[in-house]
Amino acid sequence: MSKNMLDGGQVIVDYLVREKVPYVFGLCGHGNIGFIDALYERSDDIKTVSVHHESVAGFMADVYYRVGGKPTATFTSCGPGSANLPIALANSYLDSVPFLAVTGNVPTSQFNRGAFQELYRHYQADFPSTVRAYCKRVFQPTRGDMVPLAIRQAWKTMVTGRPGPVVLDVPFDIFKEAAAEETPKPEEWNANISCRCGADPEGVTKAVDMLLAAKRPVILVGQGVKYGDAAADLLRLAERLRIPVAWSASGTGAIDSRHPLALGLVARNGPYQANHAARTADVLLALGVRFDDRTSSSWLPGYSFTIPPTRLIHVDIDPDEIARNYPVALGLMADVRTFLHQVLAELESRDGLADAAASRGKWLDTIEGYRREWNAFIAPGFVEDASPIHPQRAAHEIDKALPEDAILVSDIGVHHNWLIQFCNPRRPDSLIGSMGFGPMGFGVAGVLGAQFAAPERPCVSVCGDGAFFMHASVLGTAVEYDLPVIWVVWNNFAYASIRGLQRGYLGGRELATDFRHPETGAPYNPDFAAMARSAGIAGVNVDRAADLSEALRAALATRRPYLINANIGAEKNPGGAGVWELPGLGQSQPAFGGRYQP
Ligand SMILES: Cc1ncc(C[n+]2csc(CCOP(=O)(O)OP(=O)(O)O)c2C)c(N)n1
Ligand SMILES: [Mg+2]
Repeated sequence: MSKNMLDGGQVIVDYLVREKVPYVFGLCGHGNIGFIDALYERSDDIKTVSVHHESVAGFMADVYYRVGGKPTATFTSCGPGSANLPIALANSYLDSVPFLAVTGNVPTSQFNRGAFQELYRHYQADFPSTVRAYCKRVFQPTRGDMVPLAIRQAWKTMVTGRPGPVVLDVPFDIFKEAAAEETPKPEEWNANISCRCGADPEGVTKAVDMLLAAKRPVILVGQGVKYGDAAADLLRLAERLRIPVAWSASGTGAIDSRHPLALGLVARNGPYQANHAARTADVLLALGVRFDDRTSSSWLPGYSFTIPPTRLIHVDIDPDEIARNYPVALGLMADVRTFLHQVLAELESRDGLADAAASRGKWLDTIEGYRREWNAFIAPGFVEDASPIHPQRAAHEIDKALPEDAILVSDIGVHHNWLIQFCNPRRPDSLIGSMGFGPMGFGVAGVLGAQFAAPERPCVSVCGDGAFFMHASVLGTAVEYDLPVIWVVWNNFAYASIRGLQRGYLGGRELATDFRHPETGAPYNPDFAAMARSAGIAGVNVDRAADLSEALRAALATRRPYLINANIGAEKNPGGAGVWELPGLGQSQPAFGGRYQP
């Protein structure tokens, strides 16, 4: 190799540096030592973070983006090392979060020979097939000189249009093979691309006409508003026309939940005022939201939505999501922020805005009535004093203790359902969860990525006991990188969300969903607080509701990694005004109100 040539690994790392990627998260193996060597050379420019399970690296990259707004990269070895990654790829893919996964593969000279860790029985070096359904695209350069093209195209695919994770699968020898004298420059390629496309101007006019004529309008916001940086413009539009704003779980925090126009979560477990306003709306403006089953009460009409007769305006950057589940009165492919700019500009040229906003009084008063009814219904749960701790009280105590700039990363399970119902996020990144793929471990590990992205902000993971035990290796990573994250282990001695389904839908035929001691039959779990202490992290147990917020405040004050093992009851599920159907097994009943029939 001539001395001016960069090898494949060097080109990839140099490109990441040029894209100002601050961190790569990953785990070594023989398949990626060439890449790690390239990272070694540039350790002043890009930090390498080594973890103890590959999916942890993926979840960290994911949440880093959700907080920092900047894609990062992961590195994993060939074979099993990268086979531990798809769960994180799929999570990011379904939630439209970009990161670049650099996966190692066997040497090109050994393709199709069945070398150690080669997937070869269907096709040579076949990791791309493994992740085909799990990411936006796979690139597999098989010569050094293919790397520059692959890296710049991979980056472009990742960040343009609807973002998502991309895999750059690199055979062992390519990391060290001559690739180029110079790395592609982002400013000549990707930095100059904008995907902030606006909507068809006629569609904008029509949308404004519909909003101005509406008697009972609701705006529904999702992930596209949060991560599309559209929260400020959303607020402008909502206030300008006095339209209440509801959110899907992924849109939580797009508007301050204490804002008078904030309705709450539309979902099977969403509050009455949110579901009832959304299902009785005459016009629903849906922004960057994809109407999954949990948002829409399994698409059963009259619980979360009644479309039609509600007239739906659906705006999304990905036309695939428009009219997937509901008919549209107006479907517009657009970047949500640009669309909001267009609408606000169009409103400037319209008369009678003050009248439209003033005429909203009756609708907003009606909604306030729904809100009062719901608040009276849930009031007792906030003062429940039982031990194990009542889950509504637990969510409330956690929420109470968090300062305004805190980042709460939830895991998957019944605790997540309680948190999205009873926390009051102020900012788009106040409460982060996974709503597409829903892998256990997302919150346990993701909180580490949040802390890297926001070193000064308090970062707290609330996670199930099941998921924490699955991913307890994170304790070591927090110590090794001095990350003052806090885990609140929502310990209900069970895979409680699933046990709840056995109780609700299967007549209580419980199997394989709780943890018990073989001799006593008593609920069993390892002592998580002691486990934390064994890793060099403070760990405490909390059994009483009244102690939970105090314990969390004390943990936050240390600015050190910390684990709170909270003993929380699992007898109750978070009920709402919506429902959920498990086809073949039946559907749940709303905890409040009934089905709306227009
Ligand atoms: C990796 C993975 N395995 C299995 C599931 C299915 N699942 C969803 S929630 C859940 C229970 C989680 O238990 P825990 O972490 O204790 O949370 P809890 O529901 O008790 O709050 C399971 C097994 C999943 N989502 N992800
Ligand atoms: Mg549990």
